[in-house]
Amino acid sequence: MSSLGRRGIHFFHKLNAANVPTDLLEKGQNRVIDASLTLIRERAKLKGELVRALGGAVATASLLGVPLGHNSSFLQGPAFAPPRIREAIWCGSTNSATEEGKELKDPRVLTDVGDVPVQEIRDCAVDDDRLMNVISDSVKLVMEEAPLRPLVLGGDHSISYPVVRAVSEKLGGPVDILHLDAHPDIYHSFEGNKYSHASSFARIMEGGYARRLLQVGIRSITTEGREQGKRFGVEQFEMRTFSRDREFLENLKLGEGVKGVYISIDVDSLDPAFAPGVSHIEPGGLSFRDVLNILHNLQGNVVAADVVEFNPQRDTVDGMTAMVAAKLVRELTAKISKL
Ligand SMILES: [Mn+2]
Repeated sequence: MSSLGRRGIHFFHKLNAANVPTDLLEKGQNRVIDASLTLIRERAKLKGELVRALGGAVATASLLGVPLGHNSSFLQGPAFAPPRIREAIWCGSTNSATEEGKELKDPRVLTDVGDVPVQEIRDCAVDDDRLMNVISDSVKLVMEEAPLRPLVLGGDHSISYPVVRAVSEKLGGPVDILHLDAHPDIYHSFEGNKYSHASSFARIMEGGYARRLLQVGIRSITTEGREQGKRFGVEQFEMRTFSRDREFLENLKLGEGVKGVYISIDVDSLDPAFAPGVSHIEPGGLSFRDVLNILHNLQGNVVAADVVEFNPQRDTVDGMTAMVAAKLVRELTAKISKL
């Protein structure tokens, strides 16, 4: 089961593709990737035109789903998260205003360009080097359409690498990253996979895409995780000292002198009492209000963000964690958008 897990949901399709002549396969892959990027490009263009025509928006959060789960070391359920998060964002059980009063139904506040068709691309036996490039290119297509800014729905945490890479390359320099997670995700590689969801921040730091990386909520960290943190100058805030660090973390000022702030929220940064629907249940985490206090009080120009690792296959029957992930997206929207 574990080796099948590493190969991904479409393992059997990939085996079939191995019997297809190489040139035929490559031409088909190129066409599918072109079509995927065309879909994102045209949707981003349309949404950008709409927001600009309405006028008055300086920054608009734009959802971009990346339903990718095969770089998880344990379960692949995060591949199914984006539609569940969207459903919960617009659930009739709550209104469409953020806590500080921004109206999500205003397309100048929040828009949506849909999902990168990850499973369809993988179904054509496209490898991860290329898939990661498609994800980066998709993020750049959103950023082409000012004032849209990417708010990415994962997916497992491996997606943060191609997303941050795209944001930094497009803006022309490093960002500061606020990373909420039970884990530092900074292994050089995990089980031989350099794109593992446990290695995304090693790739980000190697690439020079971040000046500062602040990791908050950490409570499952190995010796390698601490050594890699030191090697890359990461500021790791562990849960065991959260009561001491709270005041600092609730008064952050980031992004000055660089291209802005990127926020990456792994849903497992929250205590499983608040968010049981994750692959890696790790007791002793942040409360939902802890996270909101950190977000609401953060000073800085948030240029992009992601919410990752929500696993619908581990959620409660009433979709509690979907609502948690959706509220994180709603409050990140408030942080990103400026009218
Ligand atoms: Mn995690």
